[in-house]
Parts: sequence; structure tokens; C-alpha cells
Amino acid sequence: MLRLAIQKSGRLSEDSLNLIRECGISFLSASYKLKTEATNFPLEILYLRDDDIPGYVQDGVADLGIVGQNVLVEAGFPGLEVEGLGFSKCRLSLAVPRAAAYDSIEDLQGVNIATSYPQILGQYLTERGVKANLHTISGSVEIAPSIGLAEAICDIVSSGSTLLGNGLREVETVFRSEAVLIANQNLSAEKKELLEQLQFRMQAVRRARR
Ligand code: PRT
Ligand code: ZN
Repeated sequence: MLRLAIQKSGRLSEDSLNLIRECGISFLSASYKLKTEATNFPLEILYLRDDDIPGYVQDGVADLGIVGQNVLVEAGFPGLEVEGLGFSKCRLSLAVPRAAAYDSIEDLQGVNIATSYPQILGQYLTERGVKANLHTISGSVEIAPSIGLAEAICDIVSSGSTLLGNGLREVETVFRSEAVLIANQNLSAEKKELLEQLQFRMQAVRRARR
């Protein structure tokens, strides 16, 4: 039986569950449950915090997972990706206060930047020869400039309205992301076969949606 980890409650949850259902897989879902078994496919679904999913799949606690590429790459396991799923598209961007002068990435030399993505941002800045002071915070990154914690931020953007509402403007796109299917790298032959069946169905669903 395959074990698939998905986000328990958040932006990925509904689309992840819908994709599994559209693959013709039936299961009872109750919001208080931490796992559930499909009734017509050898699949068990685990409901987890999204940040925990890459590690669980890497360690083999779960065979498969659905998670944002941003979380996967930040966790340091980009090699687990099997395929993009086309939903939860967003970008990780650098932003500065609307009135702040900004011409190029060089303007971030020595600047304090608040982010929840120190790994991805750190690599992006290093590749461009920029040394900044990264302050890792886990949430409400957008308010960092207004409370004096940082002069710039790097956070997930989708419509851009959160940045706008906090008086910030987007100046660089650091990383583009979507939800991805990930898999443990040492699956048994039986599990690999099941994964192929699942991927086949997922691809059919995506073709039908277009
Ligand atoms: O509880 P758990 O840890 O499981 O969930 P979480 O709170 O860490 O994650 P969640 O549910 O907020 O997001 C899950 C994934 O959805 C992210 O890792 C991204 O891959 C993807 N995603 C897509 C987004 C957004 N769009 C998004 N807009 N994640 C977060 N946001 C936030 C962003 O942080 C910012 O605060 O929405 C705000 C910006 O949105 P706009 O539309 O105003 O630009
Ligand atoms: Zn999270």
C-alpha cells in the first residue's frame, strides 16, 4: 500500500484532495482524522503540516507527498520531485517599502532582509555576489519593514495584494513555484508500479482539465 502525505489544512489541501478524487480514488475524509485509507486503490493518505512533508518522504515515513516546490527546495530535497501538478502557483519575491530607492540587486548589499526562506534566498543572493543580513521569521514577514526589523523582505506572492496592503513593492522574483508530487527514492518495485498507475491517472486528469 502506498502512503501519500498531503497538507492537513491550508492552501494546498483542497486542490490535493480534489486531484486524488478526480483520479477515481474514493476515501472517507473527516477533518479530525490524521490518516485515511482509500476504498478502491491501495493508498493511505496522511494529513500533515506542509513543512513536515519533504522530510517524511525523504525518510520513507511516507512514500509520496504533495507539497509546494518552495517548501521542498527550502527543505533541501529538490531531488524528490516527480512532477509538477499545476496548482498553487506562486512566486517567492523580494520587496521593499514603496518609497525606498531601488535600482538593482546591488542595493541589497548589507541590508537586513526578513524571510521564511533563508536557504533559497541565501543561494540567490550568493549567486549574484550580494551579502545581506537574513532574519529568519516564520510568519507575518510583510510587517517586518514597518516595525523596523528589516529594510526588505522576501516572501511568497500570489496576487500581490498583501504587499500592496503593507506598503511594499515587489522588486525581484527569486523563485517560481507550484504544487509538486514527490516520492521517496527507494520505493520497492511494487510501490513504483503503483506510483506509475497514480501518475498515469493524474496526467489524464490534467489533460481533461485543459
Ligand atoms: O499549516 P501549514 O504549515 O501546513 O501551512 P502554511 O501556513 O505553511 O502554508 P499555506 O497553506 O499558507 O501555503 C501552502 C503553500 O501554498 C505554500 O507553500 C505555497 O507553495 C502555496 N501558495 C500559493 C501560497 C500562496 N499562494 C500565498 N499567497 N502560500 C502562501 N501565500 C501567502 C503569502 O505568504 C503571503 O502572506 O499569501 C500572502 C500573499 O498572497 P497575495 O495573494 O496577497 O499576494
Ligand atoms: Zn507550513
